[in-house]
Amino acid sequence: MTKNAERSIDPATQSMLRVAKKEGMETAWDRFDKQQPQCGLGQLGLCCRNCNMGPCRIDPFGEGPEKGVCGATADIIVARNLLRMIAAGAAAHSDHARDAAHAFKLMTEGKATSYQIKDEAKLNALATEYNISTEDRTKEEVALDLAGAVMAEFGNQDGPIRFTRRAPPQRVEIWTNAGIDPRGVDREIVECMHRTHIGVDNDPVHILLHGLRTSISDGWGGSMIATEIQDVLFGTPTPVISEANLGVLKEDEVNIVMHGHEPILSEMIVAAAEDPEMLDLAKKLGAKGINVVGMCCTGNEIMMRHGVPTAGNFLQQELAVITGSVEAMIVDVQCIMPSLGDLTGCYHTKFISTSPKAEFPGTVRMEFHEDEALDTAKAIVKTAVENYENRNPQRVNIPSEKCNCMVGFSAEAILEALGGSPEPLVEAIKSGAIKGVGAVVGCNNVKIQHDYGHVNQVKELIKNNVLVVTTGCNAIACAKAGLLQPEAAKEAGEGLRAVCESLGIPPVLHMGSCVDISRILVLAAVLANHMGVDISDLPAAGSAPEWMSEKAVSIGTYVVASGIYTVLGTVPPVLGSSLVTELLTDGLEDVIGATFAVEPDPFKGANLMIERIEAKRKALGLDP
Ligand code: SF4
Ligand code: MSK
Repeated sequence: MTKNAERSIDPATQSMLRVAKKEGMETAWDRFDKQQPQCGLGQLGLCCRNCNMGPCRIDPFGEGPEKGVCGATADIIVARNLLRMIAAGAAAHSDHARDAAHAFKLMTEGKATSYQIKDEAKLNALATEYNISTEDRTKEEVALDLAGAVMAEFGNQDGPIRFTRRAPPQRVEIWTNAGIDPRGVDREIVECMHRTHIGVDNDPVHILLHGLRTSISDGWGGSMIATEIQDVLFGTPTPVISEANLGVLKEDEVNIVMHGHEPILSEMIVAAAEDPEMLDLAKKLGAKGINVVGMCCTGNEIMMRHGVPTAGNFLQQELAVITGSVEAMIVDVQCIMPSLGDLTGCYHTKFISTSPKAEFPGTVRMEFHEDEALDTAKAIVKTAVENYENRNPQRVNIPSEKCNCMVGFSAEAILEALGGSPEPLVEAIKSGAIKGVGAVVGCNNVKIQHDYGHVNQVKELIKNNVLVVTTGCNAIACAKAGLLQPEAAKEAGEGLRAVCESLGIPPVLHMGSCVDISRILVLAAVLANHMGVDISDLPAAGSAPEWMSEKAVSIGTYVVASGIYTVLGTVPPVLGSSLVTELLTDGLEDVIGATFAVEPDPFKGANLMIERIEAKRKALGLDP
């Protein structure tokens, strides 16, 4: 196998890696090589920098120090480090949610006129959930009250937070008994930082329980608020056809890549790019049109709602620039490599940063504020269009690979496809046609051959009649591999294939971006409530075959805390503590009815998920 083939299974990525080499461009894979060997203590989670008596490290072989200067043991240090990862991940999701809620609030106050209420039915449903009257009131009045209620959730000091009550009562009871029914996500995150300060919480189990609580405040709080409010503002996704991979870039059009996470910006860019004035300008400069495409989760957001094609997942961001065809890489927050600054400097690409909280080296700064959203978006698009003239056709290398996909499976759209009730899915599960549901999500990670973990694990699951729901970079990997097309049902086992063919859906359902894993929680709650069981009783399992971000740590933790067994494909930095490792992979079962497993081989990981699903089926009396 060539080095590029070892790095990715995706032909478009392999071909762009060849171009990168030829042009002398460095990518994340090259930098990963230069980082070898990576710090063993860091990998084990055994390094502490929480005060300036340190940094302290614990010798994993028992030949060096057993305690930090303050007396912290390996168990304490590993648990504290993990809690800080959860806090950072939950903060990223919930701050994204806050931005959505803030834009929503400004819109209700008439201060963000570029935004409107696109899904009034969801607005009213959410208002009812929050006990806000909808009778004889305008949608603006209802929205104003809802915005206030949602904003108050972040700082809710005493709990509970509203959306946690979507979970089955059995789950809420488990959380309450374990003392992890969360308060507002801001409070939980602040408490993470307090607890991990020197000399505060020094009991690893106690620390980890707070990790569970914080993650629940993300999944059933921050992330769920983001998803729901974005649906009200931009519409709840319904099935739509799109395309994925670097081949969606166009040789004869202005290419704008939207990268990051928040649809508050990307929705406006999509609208601005349709402005006839911009299209005229593009044509005047010799382009046939304006081609907006996505990258990472911003790509998922606009793909789910508008069918905007996506150029790729996390590890393809640099490669998009190296195609030489991108007029602007527009970014907001999260998963954006700072390397893009140097890289775009070697091409004509403008690297446009927009978030008041995120700046990178080498950007053109065009800060985005809700009160003048569409105007800023137009200015950004204009900058991209004007840059078309600077493109050097000799340097354009767009790979031909792209693949059709069907996306847009919000929980509501899935229920709609089933005829409005979860009953047909429950029946298909009971009959064994569908063995269970696998939620496969998460990033790319240079430690794993790009897309290899994602694609192979998903294929193995559907082959075994496990319906897969997906988000994030896994969803993009599946789209590129053709697994999000109804025709992919051919790759599924007989039972799943029949169900998909009768409904005209793919065996892998794209449910959205990383915050939209909350859609998976909602679906799990709907199924469990319909069956009268807890989420942990469902024949379901989760996995993140190539995860890398701290957000993924929070996600994995709230999925497990919600009762879903979860397989991680890359090893989290916890192996330095046998106590923490044992708790995460075994002890949690008694507390919350689910655990983590770690399995880098995607086939073995799929088998672990299938075993779990089969055990749950047996416990439900489905397979005597
Ligand atoms: Fe060392 Fe303790 Fe300070 Fe951590 S908190 S750096 S273990 S002294
Ligand atoms: S973008 S968090 S690399 S899934 Fe959500 Fe992809 Fe992971 Fe970022």
